[in-house]
Amino acid sequence: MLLPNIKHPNQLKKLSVDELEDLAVQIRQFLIEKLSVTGGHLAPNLGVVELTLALHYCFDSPRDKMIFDVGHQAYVHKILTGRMDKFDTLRKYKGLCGFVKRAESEHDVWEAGHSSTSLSAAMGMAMARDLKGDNNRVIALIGDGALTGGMAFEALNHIGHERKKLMVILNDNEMSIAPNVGAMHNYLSKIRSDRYYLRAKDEVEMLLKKIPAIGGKLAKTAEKMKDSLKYMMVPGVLFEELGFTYLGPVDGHDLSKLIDTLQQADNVDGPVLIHAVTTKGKGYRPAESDSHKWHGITPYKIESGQVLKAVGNPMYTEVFGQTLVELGEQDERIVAVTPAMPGGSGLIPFGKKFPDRMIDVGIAEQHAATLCAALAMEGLKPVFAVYSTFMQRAYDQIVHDICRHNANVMFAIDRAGFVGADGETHQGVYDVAFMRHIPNIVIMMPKDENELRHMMKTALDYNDGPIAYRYPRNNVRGVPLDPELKPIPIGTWETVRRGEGYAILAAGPMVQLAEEAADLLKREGISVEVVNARFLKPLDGDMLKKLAASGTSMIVLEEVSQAGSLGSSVLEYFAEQGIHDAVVSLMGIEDRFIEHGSIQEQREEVGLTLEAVCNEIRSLKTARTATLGKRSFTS
Ligand SMILES: Cc1ncc(C[n+]2csc(CCOP(=O)(O)OP(=O)(O)O)c2C)c(N)n1
Repeated sequence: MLLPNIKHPNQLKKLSVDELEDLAVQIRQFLIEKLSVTGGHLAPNLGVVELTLALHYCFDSPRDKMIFDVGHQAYVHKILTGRMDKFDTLRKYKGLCGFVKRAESEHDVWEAGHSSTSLSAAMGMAMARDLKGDNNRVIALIGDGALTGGMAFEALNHIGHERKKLMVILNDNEMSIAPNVGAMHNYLSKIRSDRYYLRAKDEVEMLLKKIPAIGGKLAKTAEKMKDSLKYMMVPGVLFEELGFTYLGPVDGHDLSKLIDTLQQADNVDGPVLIHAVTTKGKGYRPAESDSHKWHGITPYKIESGQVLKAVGNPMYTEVFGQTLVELGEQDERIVAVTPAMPGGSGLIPFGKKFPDRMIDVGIAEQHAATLCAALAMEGLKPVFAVYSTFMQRAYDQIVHDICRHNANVMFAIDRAGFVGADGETHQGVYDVAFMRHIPNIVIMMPKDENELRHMMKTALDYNDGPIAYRYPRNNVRGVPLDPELKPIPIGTWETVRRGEGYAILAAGPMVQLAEEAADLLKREGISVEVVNARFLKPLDGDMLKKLAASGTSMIVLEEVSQAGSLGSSVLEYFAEQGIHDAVVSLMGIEDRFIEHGSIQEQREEVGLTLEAVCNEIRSLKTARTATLGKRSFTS
């Protein structure tokens, strides 16, 4: 066995191609076994085994900078750079990160989680190298899915213009998470399949050179003809025109061809793009035959490929997806827009039922947002189904195109709150802060799945501008579903538990936690009111005023970054109203990034637990007693 002895990538350089091929088999075996227990991004990593081996064989990490787009396909890189023994802890609390992580290794030079950043990063590193007078290589590995992201196009444009020496390896497996979409995807497919395109580039150029040079008047026409011939016959001419040397398409599982191509690329003085064709899930039949499902997978049985799912209630995502179908049947103006996440966002049933009203734009959150604004302005009812974390990409479009136009866009913000194993790049904890200050928007969060359904109806019936409902990456509570969906009056909160003296204003799944805390504290003789603060914007001013007037001490409890949160807006509200004696305590997420682990572990890390909530109420009680005691003493 070669694999257990690999501690540093420079050991690969001594191996023959046959040995590298053996190593590829062992790496696949290792990944299939380890991930069957931990889960993780299996199919993307099985697809890049040879590519990663060839990179480390040909180049010298960490001196040469290897940048992995998204970073979900860097497991093989982690194995080859001394982290093999940590795979039992993959994506677990304090364990190996599922993405590239600089703190883990000097070989991890660029962190990601969100897609399409690698080319900009590579360009930055290449420019820094040249300014510093260094001569290291810079290599970006980007998938055909990630190439659909606007940032990637922006970077291609810049790189092709500056012509810095750097290498882009395009890992083309025809898949994003779902099958890839878009004109670039069609172009790549054409290169892969057209027999003319498959002709080696050298061969074509030789052929063109054989056309005799013609002098005089005819020369220009002949040159033009040569150019057109080149267009017809040279693969990747689009990239060539953008200033790259295009090499490929090359079989991304053929180690000797890959090594040759990388060495050839290394001799190019300027940007070079290697088009590697790979199979996502390569070497494990279930993953090869359904790489969509196996993109990110929970634990499974190796022999059968049966996925071991925890039994439990459905996810919020599923309730959203089913309800959208119901609403879609009633209102044909509804159009669903997804930036490359039809499965993750629960839109497959909607897409099956209404294929014409389902739009997958690729990894293009900015475009999706502006597109939604325009659809709305033409009288349709677009639902922008997006994960909280990826919506970050579309901030300007939300301000400039959706909210400023006051367009009737419905936001279905999934994965709001902690997300667990994907960790800090994916936490859905910033959207409240970056949305609630934008004029015109309404933001809701349901306490359970039944309320989510009513919120979806609320959003549909609302015609006064953008409206969002955000829901967590959790299983639903399992409450009964009302057969009839009714809109909720905008800006109204709901008292779910009566109490006196103390109140917890909670959002989303924190309502349940607040109820549990109220139950527990009741036994200690502390009476706590629980308010479902289901509108994060606008606030329920009447309720806030009443609570303040009755001298109720309040906690605002929420699973979002505290800076800019609902809690902040409650404080702002009291300040605006001139209410200066309200006692408000904030429980949200402190000002730092929270790493991977389970959602429960992440909550524990920031003190969003039953114990912490009870302690906060107890300390409010101590402070209150002390203040009251002092008052009665001085009066
Ligand atoms: C901005 C952003 N939007 C969406 C995602 C979710 N996502 C993660 S990987 C992926 C597909 C990437 O496809 P590709 O680059 O071809 O890599 P592959 O997994 O196919 O190797 C998507 C959509 C993301 N990481 N970042």
